[in-house]
Amino acid sequence: MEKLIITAALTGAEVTRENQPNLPLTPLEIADEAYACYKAGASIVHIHARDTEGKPTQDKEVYRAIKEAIALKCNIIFQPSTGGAVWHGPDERLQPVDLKPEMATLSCGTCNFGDDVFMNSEAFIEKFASRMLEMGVKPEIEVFERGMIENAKKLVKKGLVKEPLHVDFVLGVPGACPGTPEDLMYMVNQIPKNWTWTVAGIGRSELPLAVMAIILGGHVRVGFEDNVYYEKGVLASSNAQLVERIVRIAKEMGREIASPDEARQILGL
Ligand code: KMH
Ligand code: ZN
Repeated sequence: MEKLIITAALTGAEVTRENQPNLPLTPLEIADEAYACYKAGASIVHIHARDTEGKPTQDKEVYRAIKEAIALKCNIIFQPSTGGAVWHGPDERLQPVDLKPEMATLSCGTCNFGDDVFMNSEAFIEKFASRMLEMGVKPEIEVFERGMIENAKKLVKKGLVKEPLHVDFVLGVPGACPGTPEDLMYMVNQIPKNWTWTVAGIGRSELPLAVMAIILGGHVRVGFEDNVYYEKGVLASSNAQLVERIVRIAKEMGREIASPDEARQILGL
């Protein structure tokens, strides 16, 4: 089996300090947290920027500050979000791709997102994919629902993304696909064998789906964007604490952990 790539999703767009007092918000806090996750064993950081008031922003200058602050500390792969928050428009969301990061997320369809709708029309998806292709950015295909896999396959047919794709199954978002083991198994069986995949289980599904991914040869995403708890009723002390647990479990199961450069090789960056 390939070594395990652990992504730390540090901040997200929805979580607040009220939900998680240790949420990193400023570029320097995010960079410190990225470094702690790197030392714990993460090889990718998935980043959402926040403005000076702590609100989600897709301003590329804030992403630039985060990218540069992280690069001063370690060689972890910087993966900005192009999903942003549900109220951000497509041009706003695309901004971090201008920084030519090695990777960026590419959500491949529309779904309910709690009380809101996360909007990704076919035209948006194609525009995002084309821009990433032009800038040499590897997309991580975000899949919240089954149909999004077919949308990604369409992008392949149209030559807008290069195979093998790397998919993130985001399972357990309220209003979208649940995060049960059966859901993950079904999703994994729908993608070609040469694609790579990771799983972001939301809330209580984070840990069981991560363990499944370790067993199945997939990769794992953890972090406050997806889950703020360490266990039922107990908040995690940091993103790194969630990474450390995955490292311990993977090692116990004989799965080695990928360094950032090994992750680059696995993902063809
Ligand atoms: N915040 C969600 C609406 C991504 O980062 O690409 C979208 C999201 C996906 O988090
Ligand atoms: Zn995200």
